[in-house]
Amino acid sequence: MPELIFATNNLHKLQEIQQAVGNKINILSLKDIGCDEDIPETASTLEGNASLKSWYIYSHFHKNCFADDTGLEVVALNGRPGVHSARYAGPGHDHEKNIEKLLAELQGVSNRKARFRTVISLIMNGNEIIFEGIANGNISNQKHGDKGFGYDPVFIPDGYQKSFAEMDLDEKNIISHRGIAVRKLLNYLKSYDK
Ligand code: ITT
Repeated sequence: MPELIFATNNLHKLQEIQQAVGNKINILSLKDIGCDEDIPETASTLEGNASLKSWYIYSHFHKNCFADDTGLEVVALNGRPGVHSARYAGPGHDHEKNIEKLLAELQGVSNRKARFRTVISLIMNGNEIIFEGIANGNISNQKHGDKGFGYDPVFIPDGYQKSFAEMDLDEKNIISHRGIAVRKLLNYLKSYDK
């Protein structure tokens, strides 16, 4: 079973990805490798930040690894908060405040279309490969559900009448940005093995 470090400090992401890969890859967390760095995310794109995080780990630990950067891109806000999704309402990664700010900005706005976009940067033996996953949907007028994390309570994926926060991990992974990007990564690893 291949072993990969997942460069994240977000335990929800770690849980989602562990669930998605099952026993196909042995995922090591930053904690598992004794890294408690808050890796800087100073790039202006999701691709750039995913890349910064994975190269940081590869250059310090010399082990195959990947990182995910995710943004919520809202059509009526011209793609914001996008790469700034974590600090949308100010420093501190405060989910509640981020959601409050989003709902306030969209008050009275009828176009609620949005998408989550995940970019994964995988580094295998010093080579980088990028994978992308997109989930399209709409921003609801209020929060629904208490599962998931981040913006999940206000994101209703296309084709559903419920938010990501009303879904179990398995159900979210089938249609989510991260689930889609991880399946691309798994497919790549399958062909890499041959
Ligand atoms: P890292 O350590 O992996 O960087 P992070 O929490 O900083 O973790 P991101 O920068 O990728 O992660 O996330 C940007 C924001 O988008 C942040 O507020 C997350 O809570 C939110 N987010 C990411 N994935 C999400 C998902 O699947 N559902 C809802 N919100 C999500």
